Amino acid sequence: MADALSVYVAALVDGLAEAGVTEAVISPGSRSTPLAIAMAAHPSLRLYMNIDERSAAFFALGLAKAKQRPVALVCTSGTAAANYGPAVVEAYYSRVPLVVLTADRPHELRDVGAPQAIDQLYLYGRYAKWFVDLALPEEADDMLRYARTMAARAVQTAAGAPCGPVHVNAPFREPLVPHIDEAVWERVRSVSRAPQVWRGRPALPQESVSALYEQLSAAERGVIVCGPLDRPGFAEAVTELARALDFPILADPLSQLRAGTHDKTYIIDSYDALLREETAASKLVPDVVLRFGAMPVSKPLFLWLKRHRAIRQIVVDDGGWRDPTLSADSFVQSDEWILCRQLLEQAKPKENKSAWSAIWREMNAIARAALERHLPKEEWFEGNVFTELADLLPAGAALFVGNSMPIRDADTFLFATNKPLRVLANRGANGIDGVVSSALGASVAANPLVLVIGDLSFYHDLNGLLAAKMHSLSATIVLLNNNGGGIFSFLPQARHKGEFETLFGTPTDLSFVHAVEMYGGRHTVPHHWVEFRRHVSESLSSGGLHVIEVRTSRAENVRMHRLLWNEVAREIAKYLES
Ligand code: TPP
Repeated sequence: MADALSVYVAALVDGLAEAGVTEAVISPGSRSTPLAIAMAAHPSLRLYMNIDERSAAFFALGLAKAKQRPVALVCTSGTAAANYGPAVVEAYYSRVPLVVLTADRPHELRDVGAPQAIDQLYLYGRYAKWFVDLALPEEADDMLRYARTMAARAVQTAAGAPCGPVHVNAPFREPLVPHIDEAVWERVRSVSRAPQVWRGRPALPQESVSALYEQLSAAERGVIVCGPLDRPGFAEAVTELARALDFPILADPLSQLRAGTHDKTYIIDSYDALLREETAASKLVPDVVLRFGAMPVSKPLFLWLKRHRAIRQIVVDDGGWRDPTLSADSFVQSDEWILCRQLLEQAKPKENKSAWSAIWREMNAIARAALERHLPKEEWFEGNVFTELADLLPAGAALFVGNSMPIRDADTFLFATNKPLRVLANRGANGIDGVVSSALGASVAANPLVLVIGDLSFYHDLNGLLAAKMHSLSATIVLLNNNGGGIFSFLPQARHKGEFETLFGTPTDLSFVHAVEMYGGRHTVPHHWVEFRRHVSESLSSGGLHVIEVRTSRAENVRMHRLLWNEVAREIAKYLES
C-alpha cells in the first residue's frame, strides 16, 4: 500500500501534466523533495534544474513565453520562494502563464522560529492570479481528487486570459522522500481525472461589431497601433483589416508584425523617428486610433497619443486595462484576432481611398531611408546590430531583446522584413534583471536564438548562464558593452556632470571573458562588422553558448542617435516643403 505522501504528490504532479504542463524548472532543496522526485518520475515531464531561484524563475518565464504554455516552477521553503519574486512580477505584467509551486513547512512549524520558514502565504501578493495553500498529504480518495483538481485549476487559471502566474504553496511533513512506482500512478489515475476545462475567447456580439465598424469606416484618417502581442494569426488578420480600412499600422517590434511573410504594405516601422519631428507629428494626426496589445516602447508615440486625447482612441484588450496615456475613448474587450476577423466580415472595399495612408507610408519610407543612409558603415554603433541581425538570422529565428537601449534600438533599426523572425523581450515591468535566463529559457522552444543585451543587464544575470551549460543550450548573446548604463546619457540626468558617472553611468570595467568561459561559453570580441558577421554566423552553425562582445561608447552612441534623428527631421522637412 503506497503511503500518503507518495500518492498525494503523484496526484498533484499528474494533475499538472494532465492539464498541459510539459516542463518544470526545479531548484534544489529538501522541503521540495516530494515534488522534485514525483516530477522526475513522471513520464511526460521534462525537468530543468536551475540552482539560483531568481534565474530559475526567469528561465521558466522565457520558456513559457516562447511556448505560450504554462511552465511549472518548484523550489524549497524560505527565501528560495522569495527569489521568484521579480519573475512573478514580470510574468504578471507580461501575461505569461507560470505555475509556481513553493514547498513549505507544515502548519505547526510556521511562525514559531523553525529554520528556513518564512510566511509564504500570499507571498507574491496580487501578482499571483490565484493562490492556494494546499492541505497536507493524505491518501484518502477524496484528497487525491483534491490534489489533482488543485493542480488542474492552477494550470487552467494561469492559462486563462489574461495569462499570468499562479502560486501553489505545498506544505510537507517529514519524512519527505516519496516512493513513486507504477502502482502509485495507477492508483492516482484510477481515483480521478482532472476536470476538463473548455475555455472560450472573448468576442463582441454582432451589433457591437457593426457599431465599431461604422465608427472606423466613417473615419477619414485612422491608424492602427500594435504594441507587444504574440497572438498566432494576428499578423495576417490585422494587416488584412488595415488594407480594408486603408489605415496604416504603427507596429512595435514586439507586435510580431515587423518580420514575417504577411502583407507589409501598411506597416509603419519608423514612426519613432518620424514622430520626433513636430511638423510631421502634427500633419499625421488621425481622427481615430485602434490600438492592440500592450503600450508600444516608443516615447514619441506615447507622447503623441497623450497629446491627442481629443481623437477617438479605441483600445482592444482581452483582459486588463492598458491605457497609460489615459486617452482611451473606449475599450473593446475581445480577442484581437477574433475582432479583426469580425470587422473584416463587415468590411466593404473602400471606394475612394484618400491620400491619408499613402502620406503615412511615404513619410515612413523617407524616415527609414534617412536612417539607413546615415547608419555608420564602418564604426561601431549599437543600432547597426539590429540591421545586421535582420540580415544574418535565418528565417524562423528568435531575437530576444534586452531592456534599456536594445529594445529602443530594435524599435528604430529593426525594419520591416519578409523574413519570419520572432521578437521577444521582457516588457511587463521593463527590468534589466533576469534577461539572460529568460532568453535561455526561450531558446528551449525557439531556436536559433540571439539575445541582444547591455552590459549592466548582462552582469545582473550572469548566474543565468549556468542554464546554458547544464542543459546544453544553444544561444548567441550579442553583448553591447558600453561600460555602464547607456540609456542615462539620453536623459536630463546627463547634465549633472559631477555625479553622473557615479550615480547613473556606473561603469563596471568588467572583463566578461572570464565569466563566459567559466560557464563553458565561447567569448569573442569582433574588431569590425565583417568579423561580427562571421562570429554570428559561426555561432549559429556551431551551436552552444556564444557571447559576442561589441565594445561601444556611450557618448558616441548618443551623438549618433541624435545625428540620425536630425537627418530624419531634415529629410522630412524637405518633403513637407516640396
Ligand atoms: N534595476 C532593474 C532590475 N531594472 C531596471 N530597469 C533598472 C534597475 C533601471 N535601469 C534601467 S536601464 C538601466 C538601469 C539600471 C541601465 C542598463 O544598462 P545596460 O544594460 O548596460 O544597457 P544600456 O543602457 O547601456 O543600453
